[in-house]
Amino acid sequence: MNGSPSKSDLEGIAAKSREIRRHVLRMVHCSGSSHVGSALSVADILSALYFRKMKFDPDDDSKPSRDRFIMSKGHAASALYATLSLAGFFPEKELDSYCQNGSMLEGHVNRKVPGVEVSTGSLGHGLSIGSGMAYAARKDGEELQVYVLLGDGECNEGSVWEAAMLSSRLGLDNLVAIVDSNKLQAYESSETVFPQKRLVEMWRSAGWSAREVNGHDIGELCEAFDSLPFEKGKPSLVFANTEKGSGISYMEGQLCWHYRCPDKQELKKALEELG
Ligand SMILES: Cc1ncc(C[n+]2csc(CCOP(=O)(O)OP(=O)(O)O)c2C)c(N)n1
Repeated sequence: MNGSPSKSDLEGIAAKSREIRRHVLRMVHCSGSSHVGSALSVADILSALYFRKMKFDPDDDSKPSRDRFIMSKGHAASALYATLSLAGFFPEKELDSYCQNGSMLEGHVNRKVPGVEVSTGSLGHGLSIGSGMAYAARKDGEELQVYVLLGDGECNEGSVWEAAMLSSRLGLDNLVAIVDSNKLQAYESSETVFPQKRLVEMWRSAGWSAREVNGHDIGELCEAFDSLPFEKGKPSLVFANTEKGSGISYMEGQLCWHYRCPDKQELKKALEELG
């Protein structure tokens, strides 16, 4: 997209984020499943990508020129499915089947869903796959971007750093990693495991060009995505400061919402907060 987003563009994208959050809450509640906090923290990142930045055709999800998106933190599947349905890949009604027997919408991201590039869920693999896609696109002369969304806890996986080093060595400036830095993992804070300030430095040491943004500020996200690649010849890192459970007051920053599922009253309160 050309030019800075207008005020009404930004409002439109923010409205999509709210729709994603509403869907996520209902899907997780109705299926009695988990990872609601992990899905809510990426809603704004997904809407800035899908409703502003990425080029794709929901009627043909294998067009060679499409941008690629990989949800490497595959347990945030509900947010990706909600986004894909809002982007027109399949009817929103289908979201009602999330995590039900026989549904294509499984609890971890599944390739059989229209618009999904790669099945994920075992953390630490998305960036390697994305590097391969970016390398192949360059060889094929395709002008496309590959976006990989990772969790901050996921960055504890050694395989992430192997892929980070290789892609900088290959000068893959069509590759973008986005770290959803929501400060919490499954059982503890990310800071307890590794000092988070050093994470951005590590990406830079590995040869990436990095920027920090507020991952819930649509304007900042769009500005960063519109400036890609940050440096010619280097892969780009968007380090998005987010909050787990973002958008719902009683979930924000609360570790329990990694696994807990909102009951009927909690769902009602959450939907009221979203308006
Ligand atoms: C290889 C692997 N190990 C462990 C898990 C179990 N697991 C699922 S989510 C999660 C925490 C991930 O934390 P983070 O990347 O910070 O994502 P968040 O849920 O905070 O968004 C873990 C350990 C997994 N899915 N894959």
